[in-house]
Amino acid sequence: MEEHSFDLNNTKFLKDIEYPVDLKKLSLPDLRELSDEIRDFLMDTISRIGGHLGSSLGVVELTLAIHYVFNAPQDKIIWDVGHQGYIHKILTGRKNRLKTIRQKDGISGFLKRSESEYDAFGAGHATTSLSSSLGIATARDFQKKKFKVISIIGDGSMTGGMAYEAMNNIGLLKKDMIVVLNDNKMSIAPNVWSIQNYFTDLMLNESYNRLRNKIWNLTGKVDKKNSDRLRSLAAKIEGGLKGVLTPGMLFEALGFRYFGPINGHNVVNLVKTFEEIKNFTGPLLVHVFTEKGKGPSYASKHFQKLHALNPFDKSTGIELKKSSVPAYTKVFGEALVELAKRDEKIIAITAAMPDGTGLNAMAVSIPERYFDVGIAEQHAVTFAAGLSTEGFTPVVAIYSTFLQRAFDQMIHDVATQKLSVVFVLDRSGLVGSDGPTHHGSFDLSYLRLIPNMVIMAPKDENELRNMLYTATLYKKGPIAMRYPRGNALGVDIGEFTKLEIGKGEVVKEGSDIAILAIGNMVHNSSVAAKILEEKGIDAEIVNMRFVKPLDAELLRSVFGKFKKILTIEDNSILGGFGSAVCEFAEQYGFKNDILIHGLPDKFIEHGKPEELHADLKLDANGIAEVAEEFLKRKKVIS
Ligand SMILES: Cc1ncc(C[n+]2csc(CCOP(=O)(O)OP(=O)(O)O)c2C)c(N)n1
Repeated sequence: MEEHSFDLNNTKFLKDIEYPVDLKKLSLPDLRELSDEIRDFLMDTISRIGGHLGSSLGVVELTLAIHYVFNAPQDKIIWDVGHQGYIHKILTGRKNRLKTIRQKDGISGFLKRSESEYDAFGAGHATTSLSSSLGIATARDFQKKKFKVISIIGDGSMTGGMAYEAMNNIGLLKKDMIVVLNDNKMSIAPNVWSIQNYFTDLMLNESYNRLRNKIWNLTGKVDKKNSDRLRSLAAKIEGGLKGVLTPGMLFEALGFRYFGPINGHNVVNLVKTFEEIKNFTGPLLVHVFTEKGKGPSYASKHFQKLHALNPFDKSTGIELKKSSVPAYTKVFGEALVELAKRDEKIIAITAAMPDGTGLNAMAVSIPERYFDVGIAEQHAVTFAAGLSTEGFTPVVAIYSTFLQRAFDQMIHDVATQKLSVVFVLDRSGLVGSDGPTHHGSFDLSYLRLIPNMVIMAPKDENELRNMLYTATLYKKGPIAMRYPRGNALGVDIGEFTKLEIGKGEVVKEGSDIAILAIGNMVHNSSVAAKILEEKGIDAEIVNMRFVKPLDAELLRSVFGKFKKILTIEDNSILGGFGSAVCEFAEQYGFKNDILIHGLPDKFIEHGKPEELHADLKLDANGIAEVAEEFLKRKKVIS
């Protein structure tokens, strides 16, 4: 791809494309040129603002072909995850707002029903497209409507169990729907879909390829206008040879008609294929091979094929932002390797996020005790439960938002049996530009209600290391720790020190108000204490460390010393840390004035974490303001 500054007005086709109707005015060869223009535009915009890039670069032709052939928004196009939906956004009225993507008050980085009528189903988490598409197709048939349902799912998302639950149901219900399998062999990391090996083996087999082409030529000629003779011939071929010899066997067994594999970068062929099959009935699966990050020469060498990037240099792909302070993720990954070298019972498990969780460090250093199970959070947890029954110490590292998927597994498979699984939740609290589907807003609430669960949150990276160490030694049941996205504080790292379970610490003594904080909110509260000090307010700052069990002794002393207790957390105020403190007060008859401050009971939109914290008064200034107001508040006793 050539390096030049991009101007939409200088494009031949893209400047006039606002909606899919504009696309339909173009000839098939024009679509090729438009693909190049779109790639340039996407590269130019995302290099300046950052975002999910590789997946969208890989589906330029596919998205064009789908919008060229089908008629959205009447026809429903459902993208799995939605991170590859940037081209879809460009073609559906959001081209000029692409520069605002994932930024505060800008368009979302995922698809969102409230953003556009072209976004038939919102997502952010993987493997929901087939189930939702089946729901839409079923509703269509109830209402005797006529639209098409097209879902696009990546091979990575096919490692999620819901895909198979949906396919099983689709095969039974035999609804008219088109599933496009966008196969680029990548999840965020290289994919771990075992079925993929089978495709690859077959694709490389020459005699298979010759036969497949013949079959494809025959079946490809069949459309609803063609003669019964050809149809029955194709059906025979499909039922006989094709079922045995094509990679579609798995899908055919589940009740789909399989088409492909097709080169996903030949836009003309893609259009022809969709035209040919669009009126076929029953569930159809179109298998498309694409290249993640297609375009810039450096993409193929990039370890994640440009999956998601901060602003970067367009000519090299190198991200511009560098920090000297390590991210919590990195601190965790390295600490785990250190501990795993000492303790051979430690096993690391990720659900398709080796880099995002920091477990890539384990993958490199101790690969035999590292497992990437795919986008399969539920399986990851129960797999860990099984390991624990044999005396291993599984460390399951999953983002706060994705662990929501495995709620029952945590309760039923781990906690009821008091199995020693260590849960490490990265991206707790507000994650920023990924928005409401990705914020880790609920973990303290959903973990807290599970009996036998210990819950910790470190105030800095040194405490993170000590909590991890404590967790691997605990061995009395499930234990969880949660920490935010982004850079740690840059404090000194000491020797691993075992913490006493359920013990907090007073980090600053005070006399006017107690601020009980958890995790990264300890730092913000400590800075708030300095702001308050300038206003003559002497706040005591407590690092509670444990949300469960709470430090009862410390709480008793704080309740005895202060009338006003302010709790601070970057978790929903419903059922989280503050609620735990209130329940403690209620249980032991304390009548202190308590204010819970945290995330409000609503979905928080995207924006930089610091912007969102400021909006929600969870930054130091905000906490100081809340504390000051709280001190003025009179307790109402009715
Ligand atoms: C439940 C869940 N777990 C993890 C993720 C993080 N995630 C986002 S995209 C992605 C990879 C998806 O791979 P694939 O479907 O093949 O799409 P591609 O990026 O290759 O286009 C992962 C693991 C997620 N979105 N949802």
